[in-house]
Amino acid sequence: PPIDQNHYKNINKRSETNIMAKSVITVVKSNKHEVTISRDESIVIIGERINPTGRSALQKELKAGKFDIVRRDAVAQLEAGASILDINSGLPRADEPALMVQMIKEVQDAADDPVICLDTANVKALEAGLKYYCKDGAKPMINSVTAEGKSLKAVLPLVKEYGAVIIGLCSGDDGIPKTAEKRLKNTDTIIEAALKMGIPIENIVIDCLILTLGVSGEAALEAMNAIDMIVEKYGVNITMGASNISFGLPAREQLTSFFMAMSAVKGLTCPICNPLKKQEVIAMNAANICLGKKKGVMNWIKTSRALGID
Ligand code: THG
Repeated sequence: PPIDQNHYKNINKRSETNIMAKSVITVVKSNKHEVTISRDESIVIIGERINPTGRSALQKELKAGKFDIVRRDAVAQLEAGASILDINSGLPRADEPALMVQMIKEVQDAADDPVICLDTANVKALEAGLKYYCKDGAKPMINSVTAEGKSLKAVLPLVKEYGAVIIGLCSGDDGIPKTAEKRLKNTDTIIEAALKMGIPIENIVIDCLILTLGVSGEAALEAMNAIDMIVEKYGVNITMGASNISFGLPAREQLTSFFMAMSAVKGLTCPICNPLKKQEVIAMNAANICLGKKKGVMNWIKTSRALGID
């Protein structure tokens, strides 16, 4: 049967509104390194591993005041393709402000002062980390703020004071919304509040919050729809804790990788993931070359060789 006229209209509309054209440029930096996040540039990997949550060996070390794993993970993740390192200081019963500062110091010392993402729900730890890290123009990411009034009020003043980049989680008073529309609504709340405080749009990165496919068969679709809508409306950079998609399922690395590549088409620019999982890095390199990002072809050849794949 002939394809109806609307089919062609939709295809034309798609190419007219190519999301790759629309992008806010976000810059983060340490004193030694600068990272640009934009839909024109290679996807930026935020390494997730420096996080004691659910990692008993790391918890044990941190409790004993040791930082060997932190230092090793910092170096290994950068070598594997991360450009930013997430540092989560959420250790139960710890002096979190002091721990955050020490973790930052260890990472800076071990890995030549990388760009970091301060990941904590503890505002005192966040403030201590920012006070220590933000010298001489260093501009980190902060992970994170939500659309809840209490969160916005506690975190946005620090974002403004230190000129940092904030990750806005599109959750609100009722937790993580199931639908893309409600995620957009929470994004509206965060962006409006930040702009009102004088935080520029390029310093806001949105996390659409990935639910688990094993729980909801719509989890990936709703997240990708949310990315689509948020990018269409604001052009902001998009992050996500990618591995949530595959929680509890087999072949996690493969599933997470494919989902990340699909999300890249929608406008994902800076996933939080584990770069030691090679498939995830390969998927992002494939997205870079297929989406025509700067140096995509050159980097595909270079990184494939480095991985020993011919
Ligand atoms: N969004 C934002 N920030 C986030 C998340 C997010 N930060 C935390 C988390 N989610 C992303 N970070 C991790 C870190 C580790 C793991 C998953 C996500 C993880 N760890 C292994 C495990 O549980 O199997 C254990 C590590 C090991 O022993 O090797 O999976 O969604 N903005």
